[in-house]
Amino acid sequence: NSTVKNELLKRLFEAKGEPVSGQEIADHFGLSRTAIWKYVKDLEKDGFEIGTIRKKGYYLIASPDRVNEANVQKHLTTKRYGRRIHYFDTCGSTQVIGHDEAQNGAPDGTVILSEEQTSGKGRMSRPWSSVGGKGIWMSIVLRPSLTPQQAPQMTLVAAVSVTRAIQEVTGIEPDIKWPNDILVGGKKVTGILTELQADPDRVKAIIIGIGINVNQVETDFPEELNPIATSLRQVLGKPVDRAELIAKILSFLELFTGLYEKHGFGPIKLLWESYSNTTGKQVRAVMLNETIVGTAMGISDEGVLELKLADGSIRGIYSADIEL
Ligand code: BT5
Repeated sequence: NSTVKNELLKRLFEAKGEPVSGQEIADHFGLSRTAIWKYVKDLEKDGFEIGTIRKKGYYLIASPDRVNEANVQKHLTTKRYGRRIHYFDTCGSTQVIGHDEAQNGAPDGTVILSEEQTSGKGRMSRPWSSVGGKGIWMSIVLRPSLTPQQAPQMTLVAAVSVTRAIQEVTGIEPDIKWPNDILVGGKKVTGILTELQADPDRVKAIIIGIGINVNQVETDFPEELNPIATSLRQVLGKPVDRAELIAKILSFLELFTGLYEKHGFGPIKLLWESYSNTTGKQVRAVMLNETIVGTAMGISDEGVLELKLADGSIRGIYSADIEL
């Protein structure tokens, strides 16, 4: 019963190392003290260190650095997002699980988190490096009231949410590179993958995959990624609480998705442009069949990147890899 376990954990946290009475929790739930003791053992299995003082109760010595439900929810301030979390030690890809969950009716804001992914993926099935215990590998099932045409902009909504959350939790000021990269000092710390389940006229679910390099050190990355990838820890010089960052992302995502549903893309566009490192720069847009060079003018109200070409014409880019 996860309610009892969560309540126990909440009280242990709130007591900040002072003892919490097992008897009181037992009374509260109408359980025996032995039952409570079993939940304590369960928490220890999850990696919590818990001490016992005779006649006084249990106290928290240390909590594990895991992105499980209890750790995330103790920071959570949202209404819907993250209220349901599926947590894995390891999996192939949280994105694949997210699709299954969505198909099976998972409610708006369902989150899938894994310590490790063995086949994490980027766009066009490119591999995404997802070592265990160091990053945020998360997929979120959303059911916003948007048309399928409005769905791609959710990548930009997510990018703004993650950027704001990184700022608040770490003080780092990242840049957004259209459409789905978040960079610090020119290196990628976050990639976003937005996928859709839709009828022609209706979004059934949007599955947003967010991969964030949080606590990796250089040797945690495959060698070929070191020139292009970095982690928040590498930038900051100290580890970051992943669970706290996840909760903050979910809170901004709930806020900004709501803004987008109510007021359209305008407010998000303003935020997005304030973080963009692309606007005004000469870029190469590499697409499947062609590569074009131009000056990035900004994004349109549809989230499309607008490039000014050498002949002065404007070209809208819907999907590409951008090289600065
Ligand atoms: C992305 O693709 O940037 C989207 C990544 C989304 C990952 C999340 S994790 C949770 C969820 N579950 C999944 O299976 N996926 C999502 P794209 O723009 O195509 O960039 C992919 C490229 O980034 C690769 O080809 C590598 O060059 C590079 N890359 C791979 N792993 C990286 C990492 N950990 N950090 C930075 N760059 C990486």
